[in-house]
Amino acid sequence: HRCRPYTSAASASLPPAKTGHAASQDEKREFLSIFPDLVRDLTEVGTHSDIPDAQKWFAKVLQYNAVGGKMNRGLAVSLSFKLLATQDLITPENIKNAHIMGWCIELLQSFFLVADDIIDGSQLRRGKPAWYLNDNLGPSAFNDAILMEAGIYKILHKHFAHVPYYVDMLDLFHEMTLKTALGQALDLLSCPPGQKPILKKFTMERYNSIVKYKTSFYSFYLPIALSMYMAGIRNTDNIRVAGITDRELHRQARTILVEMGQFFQVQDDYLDCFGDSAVTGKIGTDIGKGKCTWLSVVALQRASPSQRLVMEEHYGVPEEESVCKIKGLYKELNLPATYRAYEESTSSMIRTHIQQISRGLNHNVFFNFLDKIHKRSS
Ligand code: GPP
Ligand code: MG
Ligand code: MG
Ligand code: MG
Repeated sequence: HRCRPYTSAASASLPPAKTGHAASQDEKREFLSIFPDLVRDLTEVGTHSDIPDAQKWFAKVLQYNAVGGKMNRGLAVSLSFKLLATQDLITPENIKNAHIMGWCIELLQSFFLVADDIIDGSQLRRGKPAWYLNDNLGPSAFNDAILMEAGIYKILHKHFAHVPYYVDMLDLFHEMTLKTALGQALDLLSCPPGQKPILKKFTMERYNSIVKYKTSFYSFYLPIALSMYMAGIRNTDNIRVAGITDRELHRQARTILVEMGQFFQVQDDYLDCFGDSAVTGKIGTDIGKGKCTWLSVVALQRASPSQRLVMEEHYGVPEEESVCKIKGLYKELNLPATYRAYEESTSSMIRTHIQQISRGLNHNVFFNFLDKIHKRSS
């Protein structure tokens, strides 16, 4: 049987595509209300009850690290599920399952962020001290990152072991983790520790590869792909087949979502330098660490020979004076205005690409996500 998606234009008897919206306060509250249950799943008496100290610690790690973010990734699963699924599948139980999957993405994100803050030497995360700095944890925070990653699979097993897409879902989490870590490796290879950053490697092409891998897959493709696995489609005999697993539909979604993720990371890089810490909840480290960022790549494209010398001398030097010199150079090169123009043109280009998706998927799945990040300041 060839499966056709619920939103297919060919199915005249079906209602028109649903319109999307950003998560409402109610949806956020509902999403948050599930978190204590998941902490209980991971730490309840009965599992590892012979090591209560470790269980208490795990609960503390989860509480500090998994909540307090914008939850865009986690909320995207249910928002997108509601747009893709047939009406009969949109039950309180399935919405709750979408939220549980969403929390698994939030756990993946928390695992990455705890590790990333150790690696990047960041001070602040979501307006609080980075976990490794909290209570002077230092390198032992690394174990807590591993705990959160392992928690994902415990939750997925408990809630989804019986569903037909369980193996696809596990594969997806593993694949996204691998891709993210490869992206992180590429990010780190541009600025080897103890050396000056390798500025000749700072091309837009390399930058795009870094951010495609380190950010786009897990932040944008993962939530939508999960909602597709959950959503109902009917085959030509109008019999429901669980999940949209059509490879072509996934490929189309991935193409758009990777573009969106690249856009999102350009914003992240801009905010690292020019954002307000009170709003982002982070303190930038990219210049001092010599990261291959959108700002540094564009600066090098535009720099005169003498401006390039400033980059050679000061980029990747953590001292305040050098960081200020680089920020000054970025302003001299008009990067804030270039960024604003980039933001406008990229978001309208992505909009066009969404409209060009011909088959199947409700475009509002993508518009929703795009609206959430356009012009963001945090
Ligand atoms: C964003 O980089 C990328 C990640 C958070 C993925 C980390 C992946 C690991 C395998 C550890 P960033 O350093 O710019 O993020 P931020 O600005 O939030 O620190
Ligand atoms: Mg970082
Ligand atoms: Mg990083
Ligand atoms: Mg950053």
